[in-house]
Amino acid sequence: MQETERVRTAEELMDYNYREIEAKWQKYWEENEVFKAQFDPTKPKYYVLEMFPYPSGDLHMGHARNYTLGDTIARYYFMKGYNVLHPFGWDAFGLPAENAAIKHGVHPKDWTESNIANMKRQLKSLGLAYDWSREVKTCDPEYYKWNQWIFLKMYEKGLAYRKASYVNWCPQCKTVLANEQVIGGTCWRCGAKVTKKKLDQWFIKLTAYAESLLKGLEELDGWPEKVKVMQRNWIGKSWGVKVKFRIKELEEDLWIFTTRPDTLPGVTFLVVAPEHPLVTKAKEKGFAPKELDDFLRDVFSKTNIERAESKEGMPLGLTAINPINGEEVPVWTANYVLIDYAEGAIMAVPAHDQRDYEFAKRYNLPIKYVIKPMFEDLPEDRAWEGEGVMINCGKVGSLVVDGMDSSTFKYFITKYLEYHGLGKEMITYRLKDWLISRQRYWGTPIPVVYCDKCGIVPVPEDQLPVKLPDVVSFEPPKDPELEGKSPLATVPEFLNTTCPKCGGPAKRETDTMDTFFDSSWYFWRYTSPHENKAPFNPEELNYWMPVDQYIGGIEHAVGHLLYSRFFAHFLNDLGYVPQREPFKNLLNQGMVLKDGEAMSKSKGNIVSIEETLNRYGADAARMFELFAAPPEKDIEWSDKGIDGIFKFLRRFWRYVNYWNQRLKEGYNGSGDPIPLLKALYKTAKKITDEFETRRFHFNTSIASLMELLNFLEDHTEKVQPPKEVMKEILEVMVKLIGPFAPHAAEELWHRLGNEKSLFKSGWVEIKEEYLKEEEVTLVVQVNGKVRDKLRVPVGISKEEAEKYALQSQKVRKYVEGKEIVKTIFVPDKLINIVVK
Ligand code: ANZ
Ligand code: ZN
Repeated sequence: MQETERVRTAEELMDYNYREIEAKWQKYWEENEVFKAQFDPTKPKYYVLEMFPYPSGDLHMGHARNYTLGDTIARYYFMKGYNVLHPFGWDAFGLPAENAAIKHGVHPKDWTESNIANMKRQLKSLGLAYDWSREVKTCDPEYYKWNQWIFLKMYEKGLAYRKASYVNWCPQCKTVLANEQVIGGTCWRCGAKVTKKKLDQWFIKLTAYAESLLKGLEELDGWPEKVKVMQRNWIGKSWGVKVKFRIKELEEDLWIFTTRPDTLPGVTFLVVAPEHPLVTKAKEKGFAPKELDDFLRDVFSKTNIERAESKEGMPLGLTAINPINGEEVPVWTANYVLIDYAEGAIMAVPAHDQRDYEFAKRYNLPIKYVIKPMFEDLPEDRAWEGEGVMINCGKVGSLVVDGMDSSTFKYFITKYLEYHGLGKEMITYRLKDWLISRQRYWGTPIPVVYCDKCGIVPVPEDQLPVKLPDVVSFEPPKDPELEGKSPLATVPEFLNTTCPKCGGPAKRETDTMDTFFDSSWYFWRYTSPHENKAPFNPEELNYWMPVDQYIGGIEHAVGHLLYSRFFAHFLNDLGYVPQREPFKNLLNQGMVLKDGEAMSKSKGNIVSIEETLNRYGADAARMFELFAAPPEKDIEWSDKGIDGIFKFLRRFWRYVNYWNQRLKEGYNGSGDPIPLLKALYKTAKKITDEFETRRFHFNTSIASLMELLNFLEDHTEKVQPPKEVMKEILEVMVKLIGPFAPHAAEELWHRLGNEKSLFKSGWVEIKEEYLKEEEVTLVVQVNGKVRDKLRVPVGISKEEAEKYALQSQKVRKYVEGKEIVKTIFVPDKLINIVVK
């Protein structure tokens, strides 16, 4: 049945009825697939992506900012006629779903799906221009199948491996806890103190790509400097030397890593991490004091953060020999030395390393200064960490060290150690391999099986996906045999399988993957989300990639953004993806605050989407978030602020409707339209520049639209421009506001008599002739005599005119060395500088 639109009165047309308009155009955009991405290699493309969310259940206006920014950019490129890829999806595996299952007995899948449905409805009510036909959910077997596929590729290349590692363990619930489930060192459910448990787990060898990831940062011109610095520090490359010390009692060598070999003569003890094999040896061979066991128990019960805070240690009863001077020093273990960095052992130089200094003070260990600052005295109560002149060293080999510059000695001692086989120059990275095992149900099963005969056997590609079985209980296994395993271990149909190699009985891996694995490649999947023979279709991937603009929070600077880059470097090496760097440009939006704090459910300071849309509409809500500050800055939610935006939108609406109505009623004028057109195209240029320079300071764009409206409201009636110009003004105005207030703009666009969607109608064509600043000839006199004639912009002030005048060589020579008494200025004509 056809619906006939009621004829509206002029009065009604002036009414900014946002509820009706927004619903109408959301329906139109969806039905007409206006924002569907078209694979068409003959057209330029633009891929804009906002980091996909975890479906926690409910969106608020704080979340909306990220999506609004992306949508504004997407709509600009739609208008420019680009093929735009602007997809949406869900990072749908993860802990909250499983916690909800344990607490409320809902299946994680049902919980997740119902959250997705709710959030999708909210996103649609904001009128975001997504291509929903490309929606991706990481919990779909069609998606996680390719997680498993990528994992197997990494396994093949030796980049996925198993190693024993510590997990958080609740001794009461007898279960592994994720970091998020440990609250102040206790279990989230029962409150028991959390301890550590050693389990075999899966790791991804990120460190194999440390150098590549570091290099890649250099080409990321479109990334904020801050994020690149954070990644660089996270990768943490240092030059140093591995040095060999002899352990006297055991007659074996201990390797340590130092970045300061020049301090070797100042070593007064060695320290190894509590997990270092030397600790066990010292115990077994009976050298260690008996208190060592208590000490170790205490250390291992601490979280890493607690450990880093305290400086406690214990001697091992062993002696090390300094390789360059034969000095004997004691060997200690202490919790400030980390097992998984470099050698897990250090030479302590308390005189030149502040951490060692504090430790030495605490345990009364000797402190020996071997470097003196060049121009000051040695500090009295702390380490000297800088360079300087060598002292107290005597000779090394035949070289007299004292008096030598420490950087020269550093070079010398490095060569010396290498020559004598006592040391080795090396590069170390802080970056660690990535632990991806989770002892959880709601995640991607790791696709390997364990066979008694064949050991670890990867699941063959044609048997993927290894699907998550439906289980009834999400409680961790109670059976002591299955202690520390995921609920999957209690499902015999899943657990028991046959070995793909020998056909004998085998057991499946029951760990699932960290969800950061899922989110490390979803941006490729969007380019061909329904491809079922591969993770992505190469042709479509090549067309759409890289992501031209990626938008998300700074909290992902060293997690998600580093993992994704790693996937890209790896898959690029295998030839599956075209670029090593998947995100060409990155924008980190600031937060939305309410009463000075980030909006969050737990703080009870959220502003709901439903309420805001009901009171002001989506256009006003979106515009407010863009107007409140530049995108990188935090914004404070303000009812007054959105009120102001709403009033502006309503005035804009009335202005366009009013003049459109006049045009329909046969309006014509003959006034000089140039001032109006100048104002119009200057605004157009400003707004276009914000997009084209990728500065995206839409707050200034909206401010200039406000200025334009003020100007037009004041001048249109007075000027009475010809009717073609009036039409041009209205159309350009509507286009300019299109990316910011898309619903109102689309409605106005159609009321102006256009058939096609505004977002398929081209961006504003800027008429350069209205941008030119006009010039006039300014006569410059000094003491009444004409000294120069200058071309200057029209309408400049007296101060500006004086500046122009003094730039002239001809003028300056009459002014220099004299005092300017006064200047006489006739605007646009003459300036007379009076000097004494
Ligand atoms: C002796 C020394 C003297 C050091 C001195 C520093 C200053 P970056 O720059 O971060 O790489 N170190 C080595 N391995 C460690 C571990 N597993 N846990 C804790 N600390 C460790 O730091 C390298 C320096 O950190 C090394 O250089 C070592 O202390 C310490 F005046 O050796 B240094
Ligand atoms: Zn087998």
